[in-house]
Amino acid sequence: MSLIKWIEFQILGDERGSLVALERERNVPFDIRRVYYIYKTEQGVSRGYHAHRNLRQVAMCVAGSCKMVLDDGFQREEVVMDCPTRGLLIESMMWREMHDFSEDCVLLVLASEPYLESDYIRDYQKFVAECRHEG
Ligand code: T46
Repeated sequence: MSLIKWIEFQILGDERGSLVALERERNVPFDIRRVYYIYKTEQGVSRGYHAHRNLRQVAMCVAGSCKMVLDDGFQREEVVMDCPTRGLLIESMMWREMHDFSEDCVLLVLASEPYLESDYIRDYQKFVAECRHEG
């Protein structure tokens, strides 16, 4: 089963341009408790390299592009994020890495929980062990 779960957003466009609305129940499968965005990432820099024990997120590139790697401890998949009208659902216990940010990339993320450092797993071997219930 693929790790890549896209949520397609309806475009509420008219002659003035496009608009996307993100709303609990309608197109976001959790209560949104936090929103953050990543922008002006230096060229050649990669981010992420962690998983979350509890957090669920929907991520979308509202400008530019980047690559997202997802890994559930058993398989690894990579996708290009370059479309403001679809979000990537990132479930808990999913290792993520972000690479190849374009200069103009703005990665917007909706999160199900407030920021909590203790929810992060930053060691890949520890993450794999927890996935396989060895930790
Ligand atoms: C994720 C990917 C897609 C906060 O204080 N509050 C926040 O809500 C966040 C997200 C970060 N921070 C602080 C913690 C660090 O000192 O901002 C700094 C950079 O965060 P981090 O190194 O975790 O950033 P990324 O780009 O590696 O990862 C972030 C999210 O943390 C993570 O949940 O899934 O983006």
